[in-house]
Amino acid sequence: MATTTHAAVDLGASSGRVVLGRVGPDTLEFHEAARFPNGVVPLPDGLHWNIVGLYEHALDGLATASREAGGELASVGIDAWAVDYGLLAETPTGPMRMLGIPYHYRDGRTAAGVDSVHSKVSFAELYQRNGLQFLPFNTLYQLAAEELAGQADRLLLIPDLLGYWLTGEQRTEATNASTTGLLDVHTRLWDTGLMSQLGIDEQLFAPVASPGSTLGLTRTELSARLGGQQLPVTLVGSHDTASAVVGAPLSSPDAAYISCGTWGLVGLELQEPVVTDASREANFTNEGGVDGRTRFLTNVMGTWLLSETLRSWEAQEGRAQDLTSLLEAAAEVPARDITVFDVQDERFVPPGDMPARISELCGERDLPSPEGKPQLVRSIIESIAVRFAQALNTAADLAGRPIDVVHMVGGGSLNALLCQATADRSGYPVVAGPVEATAIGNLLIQARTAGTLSGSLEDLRELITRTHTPTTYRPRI
Ligand code: LRH
Repeated sequence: MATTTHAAVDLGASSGRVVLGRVGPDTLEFHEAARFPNGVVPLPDGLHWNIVGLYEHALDGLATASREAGGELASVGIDAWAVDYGLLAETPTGPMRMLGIPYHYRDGRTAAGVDSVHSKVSFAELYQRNGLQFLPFNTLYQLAAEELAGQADRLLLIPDLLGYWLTGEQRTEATNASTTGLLDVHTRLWDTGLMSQLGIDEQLFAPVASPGSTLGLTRTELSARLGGQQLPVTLVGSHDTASAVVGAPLSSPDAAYISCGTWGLVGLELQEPVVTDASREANFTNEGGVDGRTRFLTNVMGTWLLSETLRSWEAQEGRAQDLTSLLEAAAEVPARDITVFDVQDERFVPPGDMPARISELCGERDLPSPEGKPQLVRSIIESIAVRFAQALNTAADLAGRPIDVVHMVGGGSLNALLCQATADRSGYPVVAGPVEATAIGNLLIQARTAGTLSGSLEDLRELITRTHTPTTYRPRI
């Protein structure tokens, strides 16, 4: 049976990778051709991303992938975290030039933007129009706090910016566009009326394009680096969570998912958005999925709390922490030493000293502050699991659909303690894996666009089920 080879550029908040995959009707094989670090870059004016460094790493990774594929790379797809963007200005010679350095969504400057947007359009009205949960860093709030906005001719979301630098073509891929707050939740087209209410020039945005369409060929100037080839760049679910949901092998119509990395995205795949007062009050979002589906979910603080905690200990002690042995010790912590606290507290959003912030929160709430590293690690994991369980039940209530199984994908699926705690606290079986769901979702949409695969998302997921073995965690209580 014919197979094709594709490269997925998958940029997460703490690392990026280029995954080389061979895909066919009975084949789904992949490996990492390159992996590189990513993270918050604190500069004097705020928190940023090293976007040019990421582009360079992605290009190097594509060069490796192209070499490994022996010049047979059929296409490239790019996904990354949502909401953030680069601003561009016209130049006399043609190609647009980036203005400033893209901000990290954890930068605190957006608070002023939230007030400014809500003074023009209430959150209740926004929700009716864009269907998005309130996150202070949604693109529309960032834009309202953006000093360079007046000088910009174009705003490109992170994967679209990389796509532009690779191909010279500008589009806004639809799943990620849905996280800006400026897309109509029903038509999935730019809401130009909302833009004018907010004083945003609609020309700032490139046309919306669906996953599965072609962006263009890599620029000829890049061919020497890419094995002499101009590679086709295919638009995939460029919001990483959209690709992760494609790559979640949902095994029943009543399945829920948790895409767990830095964030835990907890929810359901629906055919239509749910834009009710109750869903707004529960802060559930209706992000755009591949094939016009709706990702009805809510953001839960994910492994960020754990990774920032490890980073604090590393900084204090001047040495690396061993996560594996910490998790082993955490597994032995007795129930009486576990403190369940509210992981959604806003003070946990910016980078910083999480152990101190957790103690502060526990002090304010009259909760025992976890003493010792294993106790703190276990308390973080159990607290995340409690929130996951609440979010699952709320999703089921709001969508009027029962849940019979939860698929945990992404890095969190390797955390056995978290998977088991989620099963125990929710009462649902948790089917963990694949860890690389995002890259898989990216590869599958490329292969379908190339004609190697066909059918619905269910057909694509069936290939994952046939080729990968998950680990099941059954509720123990
Ligand atoms: C996960 C993610 C999530 C967004 C956040 C900004 O990487 O894309 O879906 O809410 O980052």
